[in-house]
Parts: sequence; C-alpha cells; structure tokens
Amino acid sequence: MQNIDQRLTAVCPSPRQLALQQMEFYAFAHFTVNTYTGLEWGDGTEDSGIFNPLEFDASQWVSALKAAGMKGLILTCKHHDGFCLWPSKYTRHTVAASPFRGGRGDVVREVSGACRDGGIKFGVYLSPWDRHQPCYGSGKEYDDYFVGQLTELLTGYGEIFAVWFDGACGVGPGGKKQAYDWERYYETVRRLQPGACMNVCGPDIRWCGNEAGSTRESEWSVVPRRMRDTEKIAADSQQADSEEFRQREVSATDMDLGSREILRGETELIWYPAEVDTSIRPGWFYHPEEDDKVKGLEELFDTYLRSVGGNATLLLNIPPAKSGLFHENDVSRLRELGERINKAFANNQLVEAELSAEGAEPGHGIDCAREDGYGEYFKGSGSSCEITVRFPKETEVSYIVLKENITDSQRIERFRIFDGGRLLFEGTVVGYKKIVRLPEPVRTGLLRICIDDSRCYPTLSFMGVY
Ligand code: FUL
Repeated sequence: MQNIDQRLTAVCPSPRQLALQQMEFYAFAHFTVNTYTGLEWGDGTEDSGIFNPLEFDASQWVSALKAAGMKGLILTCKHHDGFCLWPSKYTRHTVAASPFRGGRGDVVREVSGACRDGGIKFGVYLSPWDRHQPCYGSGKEYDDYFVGQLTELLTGYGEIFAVWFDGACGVGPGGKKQAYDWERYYETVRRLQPGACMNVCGPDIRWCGNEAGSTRESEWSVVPRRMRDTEKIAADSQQADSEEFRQREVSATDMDLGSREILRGETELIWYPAEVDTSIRPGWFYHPEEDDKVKGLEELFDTYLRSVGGNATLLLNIPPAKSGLFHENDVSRLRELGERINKAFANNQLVEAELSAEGAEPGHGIDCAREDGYGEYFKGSGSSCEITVRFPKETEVSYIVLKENITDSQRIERFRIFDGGRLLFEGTVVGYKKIVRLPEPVRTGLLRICIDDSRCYPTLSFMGVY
C-alpha cells in the first residue's frame, strides 16, 4: 500500500495548469454598461446605448499591462448584467446595439487582437449568472444560450488561455435559479480550446477565497477533490453587491487546505492551484470617484510577493474608464510596479556563489538549480537536506527565491534559512515559486537553506538570491 507521501506526490499538474502557473501575473479588465452607470452589478435593464467608449484603444491597455510584467488578460466579455462586448447572435443586448464604432464594433475582437499583437495571452470571463436574458433559470434553454455564447467566444477569437466562470449569486427574475449544466460547459471548453484552463467554478484553477488580495501562509496545490465542488464555490462567492465582501479576507478555518494532516483522511486528491484575484481599485468597475484610490505601489508589490511568491498566480484587475482607456493613475501605477519588480529581481547573486548540498541524489546536484527550468533540477535523496551558498564576498540579501519542479508534484513541507548560525526565515510551502522577503536586508557571505521536511524527497528547479 502507498504511504501518504506517495499518494500526495502522485498528483501533478496538467500541461494547461502548468502553462498558466508559469504565467504568474496577468490582468483582469472589468468593462461593461456598469462603466457608464457607476454600478458594480448591473440589473440587466440597462440601455445598450449607454456603452460608448469614444477613445477605446486596446493597445493602450496591453502596453500598460506589459509595463507591469503581466503575461495575459482576461476580459469580462459578459458580466452579470448580460451585456455582451461582442456582437453575439444570441441576443440583441450587445455592442451591436450601442453607438460604439457605429454599431459595428467588437470589443472582444479588438482586445484579443491587441493581446496577440503585444505577445500576451487572452482569456474570457463569461458570467453564468445573466440578469438580462429572459430564459435565465429555465434549465436547458438557458444552457443552450450559454453554450452558444461560449462557442462564439471560443471559436472566433484565436487561442484562449483561461475561461473564468464566476460563482457569484445566480438568482434570476422572480427568484428563479438556474441549475447550470457545468459538465456540458466543461466539455465545450475542452473540445474547443483544449489548452484553456477553467478558473473558479471550473476544474483547473482554484479561487483563493477572497477578493481583497489576502493570501494563505501555506498555499498548497494538492487539495481534496471536493474543493472544486461548484456549489461550495458559489456559496462562498459574492451573494450581493457588497463593498464589505470585496474587502473580506480568507477565513481562519480555510487557512490550511493541503498539509499532510489535512489530507490524511482524504481519498480523492487533485492538482488545483490557487489564483489570487483582486482589483487595483476598491471596485471591479471604473468609478471616477475612485481615481485617487488606486492602490499604492508598496501594497501592490506586497500582494505580488505574497501571491506570485506564495505559490499562487495573481490576477489583477484594471478597470477601463468611460473613454475606453485605462486611467493615467492606473497606467503609472502599473509602470511603477513593473519597475519595482524588475529592480528587486535584477541581479541574481547566486551566479557568483559556490553551491553545495548534503543529501543530493546523484545526477541532480544543487548546481542544477542555477538555471530556471524543469529540464535539470536538484533532487534530494531523502525527505530533508541542507544547501550551502558561499558568496565570494559579503553580499546584501533581501530576497531568496525557491522553485520546486512541480512537474514532479509539490513536496517541500518545511524549510529554514540561516545566515551562518542565525535563523533568518522559517517557511512551509515552496511549490511553483516561493519568494522569501527578509524582514530587512542582511549582509552575509554564507547562507544555509535547510529543507527540514518534504514528501518523500524535495526538488528545486531554481534558486535565486537578490
Ligand atoms: C465576483 C463578481 O460578482 C464581481 O462583480 C467580479 O466580477 C468578481 C471578479 O467576481 O464574483
């Protein structure tokens, strides 16, 4: 019989999950009639005529996202109000009924094209909850409608990296609730875009459980299968348009989803990595009164370190303004953030250092962790090991980056970092990527990284010291 560690490490990412995890940081753009009404949740009675982004230019969005180092963009093609940013043939409530480009415009076409031209990936958000569509809540008729729209998006706009299925609310006119045919939606996505991940109410990428940018100390990618139960995800999602909900953090009971202790009694396990979704402003949609509430540089950088550097991906929302452009305050914050990230990780001090490891598997020595990639990687021979980094001269250290070879699952449970004999940091999960930010920069000639516990054996595909 397999022991627990063998059972846990038998769970590995699919190629599509791995590809999304490697993107690390990508954008959300919330754009619809709400941009013009000032609401966060439209009720579906909005006049299509109010959607009129006179200066719309998707290449401005893409340049701003690239300056921050983002690798993709997910667009709200249809939010809960039901208005479609592309001329769907299934409803009249679309851009075709708006003054945008004289009724001949297609926001999805222009945004997906700009992403392709700019070399970033494109993804779609399609709200299952639709407050405009009269057949919402009718069962198969609405499923047909939804699958029809999904098919338009997945066949007309090139390669899609993510399909974001929101768990919010779901009650239609007169309290009618749609029992979504998730299996049919999933089958449609797999058939039409096999490389796309389905996020949140989907089997590939797990919602981190809050919208405030709060993260878990230990974010595991191997979790119980029941975590992807769409009813539970929907129950935890936003039930009413609420500022309080947007600021709520992960609850204490949901903090540990995947330690050995938690998984011991679980029979079905899945690879279900976390995504942290949050907005650069208090709201998901643009409101002029929030122009001076764009999150500060240090707050965003901190969110980046905790999410991308905490074994999760970061999905940061930037809401386009009424003009159809990102506001200059958001654009400059994105540029600053990109510069902050680049500067922090510009010089890997490890290049000059000498590495040694006790407890390495032959052929997988610690020098294999110098190059970022899964081709060559460090592998320990037992569940613990000790790595020593000797710098040619005293070096100032602020960040230590560790990455596991997650193609061979997630293994490290506990590690410590010492400067000679002094403990600098104690951590748990490494996973896809761990960025250790030291409380303050340390000058040292020697670092010791002790992997104290791992599932069977640890791997490191990369190590960096900055
Ligand atoms: C929530 C929605 O209700 C919000 O409006 C927003 O789209 C957010 C990303 O997901 O569930």
